[in-house]
Amino acid sequence: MPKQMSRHSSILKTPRPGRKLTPHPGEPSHGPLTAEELQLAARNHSMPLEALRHDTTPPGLHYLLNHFDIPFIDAEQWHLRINGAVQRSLELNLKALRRSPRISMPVTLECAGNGRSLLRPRPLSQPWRLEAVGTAVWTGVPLAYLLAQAGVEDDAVEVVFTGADGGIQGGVRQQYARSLPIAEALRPDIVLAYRMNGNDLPPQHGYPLRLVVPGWYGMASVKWLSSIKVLTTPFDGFQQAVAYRYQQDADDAGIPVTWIKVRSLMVPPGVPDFFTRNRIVPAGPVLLTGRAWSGEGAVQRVEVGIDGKWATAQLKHPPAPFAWCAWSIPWVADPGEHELACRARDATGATQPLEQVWNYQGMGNNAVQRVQVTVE
Ligand SMILES: Nc1nc2c(c(=O)[nH]1)N[C@H]1C(S)=C(S)[C@@H](COP(=O)(O)O)O[C@H]1N2
Ligand SMILES: [Mo]
Repeated sequence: MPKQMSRHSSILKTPRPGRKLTPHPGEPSHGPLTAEELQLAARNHSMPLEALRHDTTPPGLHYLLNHFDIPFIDAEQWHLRINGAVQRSLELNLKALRRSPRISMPVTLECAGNGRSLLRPRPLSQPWRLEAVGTAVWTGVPLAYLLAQAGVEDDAVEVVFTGADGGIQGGVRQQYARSLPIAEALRPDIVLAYRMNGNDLPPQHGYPLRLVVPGWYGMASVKWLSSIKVLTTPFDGFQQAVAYRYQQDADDAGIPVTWIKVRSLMVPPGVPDFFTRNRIVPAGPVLLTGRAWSGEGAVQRVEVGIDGKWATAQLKHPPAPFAWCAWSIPWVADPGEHELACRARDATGATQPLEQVWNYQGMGNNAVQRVQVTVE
């Protein structure tokens, strides 16, 4: 790893009085939200929880996470390069991609940092609460088809995907780039998508072409794709070797973030208080609804907790292996204060934890959601 990438040990752990805090992504803080976090939160929005009602999230409601600026791309000039350890390098424009075989499927994407701001201490980065998720129908060319056209060499180990966006992170000048192990890249369901919910990709979601890796946290699904390179040694770019790792502390090399962990979310019932977002629900029968998903194995059960007592919700089959499924459970709300919660279990036996599991970058926090409700 290049020297400037080990950003860790010299970094200030807690701000000293009178000293301006320079924000370092991943640095834990017990303090109030910083101006830098607010700035990121205003650029990268989450999906309002009431949008869990849609099977397919309308693009403006789908969560958004951009590390750098949204590139301004002239689709007429744009083309995709495929090269590296292949028999034939390819260069394809949008027309050629649209003429290629296509697949279409609903996929639930979730940011690996979802839930970060609920951790104590709070890693300084995009301060997600619970809603960095969305489900879109992605249409495009199977990656495996184009890799077969190019002819992957026998000694290939990874494929790296580079976006047209760039900037500086952790002191490192970079283009946004992420890799997949070759076996993963050859999966039949990985899409080079030029359509989201039946239309051209919106600029913020990767126009004109993005990768969609079903089941993996969102960082793998590289937007504004400009090149695909087959490698014979593992990729060690910043977003692979430094960011997106489960680390115990700054000096821990950590383990890479990959598959989405099991999670469920509830549509908050009733109406919100404008400022606190606490819920006000009229007494009587209420149908509690929500969604559950997991990249590691199919969702098998969702339980809803009312004041700490758990009951099993009804589950609907998802439309595709990596799309969320709907759940519901009736509740008869009696007047007073209540705490609602939901938790899912998947086919691997994994269940959402009741308590947050802390890690240095605030990755993969899939602790149960709790909703405070006043019944009138
Ligand atoms: N080129 C590029 N691709 C990217 C990113 C980025 O900043 N640049 N962000 C990644 C992250 S961290 C996530 S969670 C998803 C978000 O996809 P969305 O904004 O379409 O929801 O895109 C991924 N692909
Ligand atoms: Mo993300």
